[in-house]
Amino acid sequence: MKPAAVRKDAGGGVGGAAFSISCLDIKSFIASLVLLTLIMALWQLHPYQPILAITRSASSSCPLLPPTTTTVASSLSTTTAAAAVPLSNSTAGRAPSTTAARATRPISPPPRLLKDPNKRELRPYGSAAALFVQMGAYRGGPRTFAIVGLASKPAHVFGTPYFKCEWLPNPDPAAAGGGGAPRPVRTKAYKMLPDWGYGRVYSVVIVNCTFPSNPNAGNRGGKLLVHAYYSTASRRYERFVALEEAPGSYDEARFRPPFPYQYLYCGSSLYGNISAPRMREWLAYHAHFFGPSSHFVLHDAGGVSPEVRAVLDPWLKAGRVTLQDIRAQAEYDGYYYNQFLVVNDCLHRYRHAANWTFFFDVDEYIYLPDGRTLEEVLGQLEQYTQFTIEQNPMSSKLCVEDPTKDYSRQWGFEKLVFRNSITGVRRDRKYAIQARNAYATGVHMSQNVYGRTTHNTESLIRYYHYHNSINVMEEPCREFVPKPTNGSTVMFEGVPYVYDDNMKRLAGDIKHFEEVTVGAVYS
Ligand SMILES: *[C@@H]1O[C@H](CO)[C@@H](O)[C@H](O)[C@H]1NC(C)=O
Ligand SMILES: *[C@@H]1O[C@H](CO)[C@@H](O)[C@H](O)[C@H]1NC(C)=O
Ligand SMILES: *[C@@H]1O[C@H](CO)[C@@H](O)[C@H](O)[C@H]1NC(C)=O
Ligand SMILES: *[C@@H]1O[C@H](CO)[C@@H](O)[C@H](O)[C@H]1NC(C)=O
Ligand SMILES: CC(=O)N[C@H]1CO[C@H](CO)[C@@H](O)[C@@H]1O
Repeated sequence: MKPAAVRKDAGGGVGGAAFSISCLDIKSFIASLVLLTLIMALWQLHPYQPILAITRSASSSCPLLPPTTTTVASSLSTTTAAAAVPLSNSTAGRAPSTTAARATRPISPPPRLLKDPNKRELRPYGSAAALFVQMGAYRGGPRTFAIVGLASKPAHVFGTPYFKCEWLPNPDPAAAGGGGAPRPVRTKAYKMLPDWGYGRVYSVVIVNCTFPSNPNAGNRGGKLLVHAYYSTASRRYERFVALEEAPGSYDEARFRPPFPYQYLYCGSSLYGNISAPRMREWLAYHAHFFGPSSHFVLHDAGGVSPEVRAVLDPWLKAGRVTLQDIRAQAEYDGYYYNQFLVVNDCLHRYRHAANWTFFFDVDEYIYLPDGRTLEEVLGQLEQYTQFTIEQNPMSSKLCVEDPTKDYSRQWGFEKLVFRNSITGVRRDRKYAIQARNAYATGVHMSQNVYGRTTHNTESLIRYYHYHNSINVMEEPCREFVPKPTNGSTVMFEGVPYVYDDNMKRLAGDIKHFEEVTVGAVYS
């Protein structure tokens, strides 16, 4: 399902698969036939092709334009599939007009295919990693856009791929018969590689296109085209439509507060075996913690089984949760189910959806010490674009020995009450961000923000981490020790643990909240 669906989307709707096969045949045919002339022609071509070429190839049997509207932003499409084919074909088709325009230059004779036995030929078949794989493209403000995707990591480690952007306005109906097609606006783009060092075959690339002014100020609509260059050493590039704005759809008010939500949660890829009870508890806890003006964006990379789905359903129906199907990511080998890609897509997709966007995992629980409220805490942190959150590492299997207790009926954070008491070591942090000031993001923090970052938050906000408990399908209580008295420690697997029931004491309230919010659906 996955590969076929991806290719089909890229090929452009009905009959896409059939077209892409015949296009590829033509491509390899032409490529091997006129390889040398093609290279010469490419060398001479100006990076920006006449805009006519786009409309022309759009009407050909290999459409350049992928299906429009929101599907453009939400599907993973490979530029080599969507754009490379028409480009190589139309390059051959356009070559005569380019040479005609330069009639004064002597045209070199077509290179003969010499039968030199020592002249070796290198023949490529297929491609190992795409130049760019688009996941989403979003408007980030009146004159700025972000395109979120993957790119061949070696291409960026050993080469210098770069990007340019172009806004192609829709034709002005009032000017019909008048001055011809509206002029495109072009701008340089810059790229960010937020998972530098973590990528695998693919690395995450965020392309930032910022125009001198709003390219769609008249709200006539148009298209954002990206030119993706292979390297600074050649002029080879792929061109694709990253985003389309329908006439009248631009709304500047979207970029100013108040935003739809106070708090947004961007989850990373859910994969493998996910425990439905733990998912249920996590969601109830955080829906309560963040309050009614919050929203949760979850990403299903194969982890949302029917049982997990049943747990999410009431929250999906209540409009508190959005579930994105990102199973198509499996085609592209990136770091850990492409979690860097997913968090960046979420950042830009919801850049102006909330005042604060939180990034942490579903085995982690945000906690405010000393009975503080979230509003109070964030009021103190408002001057920062970003703050990181310190972890309270918890045992995911140690429980209190108590023969009178039936642990199977307790919630995970109700019975996992042992906190690793080693302090002063560096542990992973999680973070929250005022997303409108961020350009790209990571898993533990963002390094591409405008404004200040603080790590000095231990006394304000922390998170309880029940490492990997989300992937444990059986009963989490697997080891038992007597309840320690008076703050003494328990040694377990060489680690000293203290009894910490801060979370346990919230369980009653959370269960009550769940019942009144989504009904007693789970009992
Ligand atoms: C977010 O912050 C702005 C500015 O500080 C404030 O006016 C607004 O009420 C806050 N909440 C939302 C939901 O936008
Ligand atoms: C999920 O759990 C089943 C049974 O416990 C196991 O056979 C399977 O390998 C697990 N799958 C993953 C992806 O961990
Ligand atoms: C792109 O970068 C500029 C600063 O270089 C920034 O102002 C703008 O917000 C960024 N756009 C997006 C969508 O991240
Ligand atoms: C715990 O401490 C209290 C007072 O600090 C003391 O009365 C009690 O005996 C201690 N309990 C144990 C088991 O040490
Ligand atoms: C599939 C496709 O668009 N093929 C075209 C490639 O260019 C040649 C020469 O201009 C056309 O004849 C083909 O129709």
